[in-house]
Amino acid sequence: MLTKKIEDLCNRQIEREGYSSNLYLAMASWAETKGMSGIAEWLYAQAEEERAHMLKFFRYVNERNGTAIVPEFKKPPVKYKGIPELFDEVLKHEKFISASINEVLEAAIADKDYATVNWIQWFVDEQVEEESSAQMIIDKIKLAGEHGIYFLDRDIMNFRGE
Ligand code: OFO
Repeated sequence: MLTKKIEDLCNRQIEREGYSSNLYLAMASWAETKGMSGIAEWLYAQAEEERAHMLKFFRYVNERNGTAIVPEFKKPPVKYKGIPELFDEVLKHEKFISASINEVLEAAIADKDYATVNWIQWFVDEQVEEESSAQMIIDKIKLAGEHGIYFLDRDIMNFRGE
């Protein structure tokens, strides 16, 4: 049984993972309309992953006798300044999500909810991977320069850490 505090934090995380999915979907749409189909594919795949993360939390809350709530989502931005800025935004968002996961973990430790402490480790590992793949893409953009974006668009699906 989840305490009310952990249940609320997990429901907050459901909203944040769902928003992540919508954010990457919005980014995918923008990239696709700018002719960057490879980057769009990467973002579409990322959006799917985030939805899966949302569902993981959703099912966990109900499994532990809480009530998972379908939240309202704020609308993600429609336009992005450019590809480097977009990936900076991805990394910034992933850092925000990592901090948010850590808050759930810290609350679970404080509550002596060791089942949640154990369960959420998967997300702790996942966030390491998500931050690292966003950082790797940013590094490649810096290496290649703005004109190398064509090659990034061509090769980006090779940089999916799964
Ligand atoms: Fe759900 O890992 Fe990214 O946000």
